[in-house]
Amino acid sequence: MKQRIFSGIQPSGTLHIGNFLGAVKNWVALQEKYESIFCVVDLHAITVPQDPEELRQKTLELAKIYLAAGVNTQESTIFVQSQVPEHTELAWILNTITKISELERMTQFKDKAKEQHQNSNAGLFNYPVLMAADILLYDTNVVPVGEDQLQHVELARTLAKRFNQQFGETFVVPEPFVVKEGMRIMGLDDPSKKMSKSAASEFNYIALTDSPEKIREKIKRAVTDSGKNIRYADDKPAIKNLINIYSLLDNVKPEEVENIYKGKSYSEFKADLAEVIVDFLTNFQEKYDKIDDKDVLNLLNEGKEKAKKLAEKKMAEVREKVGFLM
Ligand code: ATP
Ligand code: LTN
Repeated sequence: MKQRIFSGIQPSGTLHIGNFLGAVKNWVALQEKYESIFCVVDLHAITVPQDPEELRQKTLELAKIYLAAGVNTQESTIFVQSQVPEHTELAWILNTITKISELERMTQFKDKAKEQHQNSNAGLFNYPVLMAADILLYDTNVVPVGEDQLQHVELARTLAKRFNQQFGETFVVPEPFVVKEGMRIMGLDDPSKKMSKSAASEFNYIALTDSPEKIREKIKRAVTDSGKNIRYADDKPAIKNLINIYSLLDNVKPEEVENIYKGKSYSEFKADLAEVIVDFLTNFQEKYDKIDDKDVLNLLNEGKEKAKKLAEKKMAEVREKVGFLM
C-alpha cells in the first residue's frame, strides 16, 4: 500500500516561483511514490476578504496551475476544499480540542493579524485548525509544504494524537516534508524575508504569469550582496537565494552553479539566471494556456467525488466516536 500525501494552496493573490519551488514542484516529484491528494483551499482564502467573482476565477486558475506544473490526474486527485463539506465539520470538532494558547502562538496568525490592524477575524485565528482537518480527514501520512507551514503541520500532529487519546485510535499522525533549498525562497528586493504574494512591491517576486521582459527587469533589479563573487554562503543571503532559484529550476547543485560562475560578475550571473527563469516559465505558460477550462471543471468534479468518498467514511467514524446520534 502506498502512503498518502495531502497538500493545498490558497486561491488568492498571484502565484510566484516561491510557491512553485517550495510546494508544487515537490508534489510533482512525490506523486509517483505516494497516493496524492492536492486541494485548492478556498475556505482558507476567505480568511482575508475576497471578491466573489475573482475567488471563483482564481480557484479555477489554481487548479490549472497544478495541472500545468505536472500533477498527473491519472494517479493524483485534485479538488476544491469547499466542495467537500466534511472539512468544515471536522474543523469544528477539532476546534473543541484545540487550546486558544496553541493558536495564539502561531507565527502566521501573529503576522497576518498585525497586517489587519484592528480586530482581525476569527477565521484567521482558527485557520490552522481547518488545515489540520484537511490533513487528518484523509489519513494523510506526509504533508509536503514550505517551511512557513511547519508550525501548522505540528498542530495537526498534536490534534491527531489528542483526539486519538481522548476518543480512541482514529487519525494517522502526519509527518511534514520540506525540501532544504526550496523551503524558503526569499524576496528579490529583500532577502531577509520570504518571497510573498502579498508583498508591497511586485519587485519582491517573479509571478508564474510574468512575461520574459518583466522577468529580466525584475532579476536585473534584484538586490545583491556586497563583494563581487558568486558565492553560495550564509553571509551572502541575496546571492544565495538567486543561486537557489537557478539551481532548483535548472536541476543543478548550488555548488555547481558556484563553479560555473567562478570569476564571473554578478551581471553575467543575473543575465543567465533571467534566461533560466524565462525558459522555465515560457514552457510552463504554454502548457497552462493549452488547458481547457471545461476539462479542468470535469477533473475537479471527479476529484470531488473521490475526496468525498474518503471524507465521508472518516467523518462517519468521527461522529460515532464523539457521540453524535447515528
Ligand atoms: P503569502 O506570501 O501571501 O503569505 P503564500 O505565498 O505563503 O502567501 P500560500 O498559499 O500560503 O501562499 O502557500 C502555498 C505554498 O507555498 C505553501 O506550501 C508555502 O509553504 C509555500 N510557499 C509560499 N511562499 C514560499 C516561499 N517564499 N518559499 C518557499 N515556499 C513558499
Ligand atoms: N495553509 C497552507 C495551505 C493549506 C495546506 C492545507 C497545506 C491549507 N490546508 C493542508 C497542506 C495541507 C498554506 O500554504 N498557506
